[in-house]
Amino acid sequence: MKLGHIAAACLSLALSAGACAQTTTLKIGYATSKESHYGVGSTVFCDEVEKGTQGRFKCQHFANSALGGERDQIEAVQLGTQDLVNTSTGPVGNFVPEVKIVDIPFLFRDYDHARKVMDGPIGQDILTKFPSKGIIALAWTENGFRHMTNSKRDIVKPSDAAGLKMRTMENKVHMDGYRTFGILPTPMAFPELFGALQQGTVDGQENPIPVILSSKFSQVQKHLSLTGHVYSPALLLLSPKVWNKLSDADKKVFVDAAKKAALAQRKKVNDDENNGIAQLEKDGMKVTRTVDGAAFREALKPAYAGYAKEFGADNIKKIADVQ
Ligand code: EAX
Repeated sequence: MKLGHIAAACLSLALSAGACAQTTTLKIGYATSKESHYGVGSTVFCDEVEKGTQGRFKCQHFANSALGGERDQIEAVQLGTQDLVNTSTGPVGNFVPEVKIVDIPFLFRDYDHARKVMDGPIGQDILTKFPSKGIIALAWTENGFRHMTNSKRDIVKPSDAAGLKMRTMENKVHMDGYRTFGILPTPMAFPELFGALQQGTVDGQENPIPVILSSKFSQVQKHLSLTGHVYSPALLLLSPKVWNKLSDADKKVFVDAAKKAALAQRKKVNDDENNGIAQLEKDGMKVTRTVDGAAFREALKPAYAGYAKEFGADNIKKIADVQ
């Protein structure tokens, strides 16, 4: 074969090889804005994956619940019609029951405790329960400690919350706990929440500061009480349809990217916790900073009997005792 023919053959091979490394676009969805904690974590994940795969994978963001509520998006990831969702654990217990234990109210002392549990053996073991349910859990990200807002009154102790119709996530562990506060829990997908608050279909809701901020709940809620009654973990979930086609090297890129995303998301949560309350006050919310946490914990006791029965008192204690 003449030299010229060899060169031509190599060129066409090189071109075809280049064409083989086409870009795959990953659809990633989350409940709040691209500037929110979910958007920040998702952006770091996507940037790291694009870098680590030399551009073979890029993301298309669907912020602000554009692909539906978290439950819908988790189902879509399971079906493979959506590639990724960065979601609170709210509805996840309906798919992977082992997650439910981390939704117990007043289980975590503070962010340091929660992050140690999620990144330690207990949290990492829970991630291993996802593949058998058709979901790949890349990492624990973070939603934050949840606080109560409502349109009626300040909440200092459970009797102040009693009788309020509060939207909750579709999460039985939360609903069982909130009933002991005298709240009337109304489960509802997140995309419906702002409208329900605006129309007064519900009196209030509970969410972390980052969500209250990015969702502009100050426009439809007057009272914010820093109850911190539940730590709301979050997860970066991937469709097995994507995962099963990845090389081992790319799998490592995805997992490492998810870990970096979690750190960025947690930093954004910290920032929002530090600056967001003053902002919400500026936006017109009346903030109750001192809440009778002991009274809420006392009220919760009957629900704890049910949690101990469902999850095992020893398993709950193992989490509570992590230092
Ligand atoms: O994950 O549904 C909720 O209240 C969640 O906290 C929100 O969708 C962010």
